Amino acid sequence: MPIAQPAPTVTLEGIELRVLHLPLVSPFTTSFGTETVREVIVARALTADGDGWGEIVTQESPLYSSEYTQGAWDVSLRFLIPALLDRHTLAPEDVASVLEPFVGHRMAKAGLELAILDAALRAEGRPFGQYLGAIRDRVPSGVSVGIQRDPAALVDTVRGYLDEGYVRIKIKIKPGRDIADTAAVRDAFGDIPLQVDANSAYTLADADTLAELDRFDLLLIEQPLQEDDLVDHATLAQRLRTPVCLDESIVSSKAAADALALGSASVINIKAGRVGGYLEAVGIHDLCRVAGVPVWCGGMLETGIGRAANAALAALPGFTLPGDISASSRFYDRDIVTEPAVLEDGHVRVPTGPGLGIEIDPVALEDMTVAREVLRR
Ligand code: OSB
Ligand code: MG
Repeated sequence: MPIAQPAPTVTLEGIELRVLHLPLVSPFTTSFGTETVREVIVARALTADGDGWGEIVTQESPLYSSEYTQGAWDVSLRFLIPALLDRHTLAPEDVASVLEPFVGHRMAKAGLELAILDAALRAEGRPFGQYLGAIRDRVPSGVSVGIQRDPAALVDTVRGYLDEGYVRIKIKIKPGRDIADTAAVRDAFGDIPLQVDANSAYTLADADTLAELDRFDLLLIEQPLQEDDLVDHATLAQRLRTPVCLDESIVSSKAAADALALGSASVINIKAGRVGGYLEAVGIHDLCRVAGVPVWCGGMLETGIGRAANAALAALPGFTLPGDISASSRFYDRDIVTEPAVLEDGHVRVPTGPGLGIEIDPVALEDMTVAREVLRR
């Protein structure tokens, strides 16, 4: 058990789910597609001692992972929430074991666990960061930059983020939009902390192309190959000087341990949704820390709920690289929390209020809700 001081038990009376549509400030393009609206699920745990909020970070289509909005919605209402309500009184640390019989659906499980954790910690008056073991009060902020029209447009976009103060740039790449794009950013801005994310768009047959990236002194290349290609990633890592970082492949502590044992990665991106929750995420942090492997906190275009939770997670000691924890304004003109995350000197503050330390803006929440369902005992 990675958590020093467990959260109090909650008496769970119900869970509300909402599908939200948040318009993005600009389209976000990766190797797997373009989004203009962030579709996301928000979960609200209704307990005898008050509410708690969580976020299920699935996207509309199963392109990044096998999970997607309607799948998460269905499995949550049909199986996961009923199993939790059946327990009635439970410790937040027991949520994962209650949901364990249901295979997969880690993002759905993570969002429900977060809502229950938030309710328990709010009732206790303890901040989420303190609960997880945070040692920092703010975290360095990196930004994930989508594929642009051409390399010149990419340079313009990156310049804007550097001017805002982001301390690390990550650019999305795909076959045909890799070497020239990376070269353009390197040439324009010199020695900035720079990394690339392929979102599984390559195969081992592309190793020679990927090796051309070695000359740009990147911090890392993120997920060049498929989710289940652990052995191929190990082979590729041998051929590259650029450190290989895994995102999609790391779905659990077990997957992280396997990847390290195989030499598939020398850096790990931790996303709580992808691994089934913030407690599993802490477990991965802990094992990487023991192994001396740097980790950083990934993002899924979170609302103010998940963004607050990510800032708390990234404040743990093993998070030695800047995460994809940008200001809310990087994605949204309007967030669903009253005080969206802002960039201050290239950093985002770790909230200090009880639980996630955020307050929901009820009008914004209502305005962006496109579906709502409540299950009660
Ligand atoms: O691969 O890290 C990724 C967004 C959606 C799905 C996958 C990824 C991303 C990002 C955005 O890169 C990170 C962020 O939220 O800032
Ligand atoms: Mg990624």
